[in-house]
Amino acid sequence: MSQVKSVVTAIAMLGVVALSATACASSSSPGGSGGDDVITVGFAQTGSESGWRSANTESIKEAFSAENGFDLIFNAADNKPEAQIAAVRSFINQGVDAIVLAPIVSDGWDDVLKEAKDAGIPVILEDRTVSASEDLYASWIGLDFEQEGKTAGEWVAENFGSKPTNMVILEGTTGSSAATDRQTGFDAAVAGTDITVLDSQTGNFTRAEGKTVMEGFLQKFGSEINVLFAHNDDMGLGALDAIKAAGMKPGTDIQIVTIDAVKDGMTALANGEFNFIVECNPLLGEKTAEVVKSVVAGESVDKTYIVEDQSFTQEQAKEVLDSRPY
Ligand code: GZL
Repeated sequence: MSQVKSVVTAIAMLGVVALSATACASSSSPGGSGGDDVITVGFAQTGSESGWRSANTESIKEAFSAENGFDLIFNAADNKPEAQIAAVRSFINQGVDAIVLAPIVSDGWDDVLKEAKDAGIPVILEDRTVSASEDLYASWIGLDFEQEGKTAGEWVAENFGSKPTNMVILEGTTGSSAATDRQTGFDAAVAGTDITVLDSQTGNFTRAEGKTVMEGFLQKFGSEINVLFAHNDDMGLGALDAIKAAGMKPGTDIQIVTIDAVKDGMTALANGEFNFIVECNPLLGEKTAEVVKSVVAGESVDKTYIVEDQSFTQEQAKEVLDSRPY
């Protein structure tokens, strides 16, 4: 049901990124480990923190296959920003033709991205983005995180905004553009309502930490909590265990809104334990590979490609669950 359509939202001031083809693609280039036309790509993934991340990794590996003309060097940084920077530096030293980066956090990228630029190696961002200057990366294939948070907030405002409501928030990784922008959108949507945020802490997008933080919320506030907003399904799924262990019924005693719409989240929604999910489409591989090929060939690309999302109620989840691609 969720077609990946690259809605070209050209935010670029400079829509054109022209790179000299000889710098990257020719077999004589230091990193072109394959033949003349094989594109060697270093992919710096965040890690394997969630179901979304697994689907995203699979999508990238599928698109950057040998059959599609790529030699992919994969690194997962275990959600450690310093390890991810080291991986990018290693790709530069290997002289790859291009680097694809899913940045764990937004800050701290200026130096290594400048090193890549000085080495003539284009960097293409996928998923989250960075705070570094736009001239340090060729393009960003991502999602509108602020809209995702706004859609989640609108659902809460619509269903609870007119009565005194207490809620808690499980935030994503601190400093990640996904967490920052989702919260910005959510806050804007619930502003002026009778909703009180009792507490808001990071669960780092993982089930384990989502459960631990929710246990703390329940010890502090117990049945005062009416709503949980989790920045991703996995933290919401971890919270389910804590809510049930506290003798409360998720989806009823505490209504839950999350973001991602991965299979386990949609299953919880279909069976009434979640109440609303905003999709964040992880299938970015095809578009990212298309952009990498264009950049390496010296063709013009836009600075930003935003992949469309949608949202699901419990009824809609029941209808689409069996046909979901991830
Ligand atoms: C969003 C992505 C987030 C997901 C989480 O594009 O960066 O990271 O929402 C994942 O599930 O861990």
